[in-house]
Amino acid sequence: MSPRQEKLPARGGRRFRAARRTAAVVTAGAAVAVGAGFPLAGASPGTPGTPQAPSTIYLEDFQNVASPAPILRLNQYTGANGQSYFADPAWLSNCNGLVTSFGQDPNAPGPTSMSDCGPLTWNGSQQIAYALGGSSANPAGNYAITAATGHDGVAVDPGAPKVEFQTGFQAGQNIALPGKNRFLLLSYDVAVEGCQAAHPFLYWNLLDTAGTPSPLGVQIDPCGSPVLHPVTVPGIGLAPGPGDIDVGTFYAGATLYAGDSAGLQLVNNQPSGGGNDHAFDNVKLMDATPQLDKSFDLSRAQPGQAVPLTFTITNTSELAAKNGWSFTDTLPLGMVVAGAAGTNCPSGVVTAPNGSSSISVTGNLDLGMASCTVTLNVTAAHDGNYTNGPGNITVVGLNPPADTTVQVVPMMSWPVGLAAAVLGSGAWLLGRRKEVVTTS
Ligand SMILES: [Ca+2]
Ligand SMILES: [Ca+2]
Repeated sequence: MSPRQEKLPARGGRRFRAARRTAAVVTAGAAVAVGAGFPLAGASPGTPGTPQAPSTIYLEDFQNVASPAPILRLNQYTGANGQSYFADPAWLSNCNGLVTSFGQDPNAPGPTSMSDCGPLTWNGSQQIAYALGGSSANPAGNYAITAATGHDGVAVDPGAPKVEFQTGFQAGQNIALPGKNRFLLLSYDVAVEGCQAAHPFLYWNLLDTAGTPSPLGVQIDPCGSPVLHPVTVPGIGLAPGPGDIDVGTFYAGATLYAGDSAGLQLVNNQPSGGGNDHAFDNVKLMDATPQLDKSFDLSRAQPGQAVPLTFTITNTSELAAKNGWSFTDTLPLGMVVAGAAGTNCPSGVVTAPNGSSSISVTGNLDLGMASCTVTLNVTAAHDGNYTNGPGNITVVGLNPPADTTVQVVPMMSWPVGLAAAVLGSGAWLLGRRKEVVTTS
């Protein structure tokens, strides 16, 4: 389509707001409100029911810029970890795909690549990069990828769907993951303008080593999202100020991903350049794999006695939905299932036939759900220490549990005090009565 006049707010007409809105939880798989930044901690066993923070796998803040000049395009920028980037040509031309900061030259004397971006739109791009740095100590020094879909106030349609950002799988630079079958979650900061015209429609893909995309979360429209809040930006060059620009942190995922490396691809599904003005920063890929814990609920039991075994699946602290995890527990030799299993996990299916040594479970965690459990009884006919640990379990989309041990021994061998306490509790009406009597 031919260029046409941008439907941008009139110059000097940036919106001002009396109050900031606070972030709130939104719908499953779409935008989710963000809290404080996630610490770099991975989930580990030992806190069943208490979510741990997801761990950061990859972060790009676009700050690895040696000098304010020349002004770079995304495909000319290299991340601090050596990562290179790609995009469709439509998102690397006009005032798109620029690594922009407020602190750069407002007159944009820059390289030849800037000849298709004029000072008016360039200065507006500098303001939106400032807004994305609004929570930092030096917003003017914040670099972000800006996309104004036009130049000098004239809209240019990018077409859709087109790739706005992609990590360098072409250069063998897929991001190494902690392992296969992890739940991946992405967060990114977005600033939007011109929401009275066309809205950006953004979605993420994961790329395997062949570059084949698979969805990471669902498409979002950042315009009007409750996670947005206004950041006041100063005027610069031809762009007036102060005024407010809306920014927010959005999530994509969590998605269960089979591979042990992944590329990231951001697609814009809005073909229009009339509006569709936005920028993004702080692309963060996280491992948000839930933790599996398991526990024998007795430390000591008699041969043949039913021993409750509890599996707890604990979400990570952002509490995104985690759909499709599974595990199989092969009980220690001599231990078998003794009775029916129960679970409160959404869509939970437990396959654990009575007398079998195998327990297979599939299920989900819903959005906002901290944990769920699977419970059943097991038993062992013979004496011994029965340890059920990570070596007994295969997991998909879960972190493996630590060891749990039950000692199976006739009560005649128990410490006198413990046996007396158990007898006094009346808990042993069933089971090996002969041995109970022996110890009395
Ligand atoms: Ca930045
Ligand atoms: Ca535009």
